Amino acid sequence: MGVEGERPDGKSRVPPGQGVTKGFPVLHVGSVPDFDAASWRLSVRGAVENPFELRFVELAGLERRAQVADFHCVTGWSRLGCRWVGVPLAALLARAKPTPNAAHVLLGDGRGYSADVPLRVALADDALVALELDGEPLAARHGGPARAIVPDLYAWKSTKWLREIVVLERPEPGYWESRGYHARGDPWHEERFVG
Ligand SMILES: Nc1nc2c(c(=O)[nH]1)N[C@H]1C(S)=C(S)[C@@H](COP(=O)(O)O)O[C@H]1N2
Ligand SMILES: [Mo]
Repeated sequence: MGVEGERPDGKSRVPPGQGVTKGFPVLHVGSVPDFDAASWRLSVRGAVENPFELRFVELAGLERRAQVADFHCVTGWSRLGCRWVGVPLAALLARAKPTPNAAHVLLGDGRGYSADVPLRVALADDALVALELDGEPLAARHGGPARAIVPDLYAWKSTKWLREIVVLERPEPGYWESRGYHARGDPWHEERFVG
């Protein structure tokens, strides 16, 4: 790649209203939770035929995908070229078997934070339960041991410390969607806030 922040065709790779950050801000409400491997579970449930739970070792044993993706926070910073490795959300959803009317998923940390994502977006190749960032196990402050990564939407959709994937027939507002953030949150259309 040539100039950082530009694509080979010269078009900006940075969505409108965003600025590139070199560092990696840490942003969340509340405190960083302790990770206890014995009690940790990831639950996949809701409008599915086959709800299930995984222990961390089980999640960590699933096939992983590596990808490079940009990360856009609605507050205006973008971190380009994040190297994520994780388990595709699609693999977990395929195992759960969403019902024919399933249309959204709520990605929750099990302690008050969640984000609503269209099922179609959650099924895209680049939507992950990320376990590694830039060659290291995902640090706790960035959502480790496991966080959602939904690169096509603003970063508030990428729930840190992921513990719950709830399949829904209708959208349900998560933490920020019920506080005035846009239901969808597409950075290329600047879907930041409602009103
Ligand atoms: N559980 C949880 N996940 C969360 C948040 C949060 O407050 N709690 N904040 C979101 C927001 S607004 C952003 S910008 C990103 C920030 O991720 P980072 O701290 O790894 O940069 O996490 C998202 N995921
Ligand atoms: Mo954010």
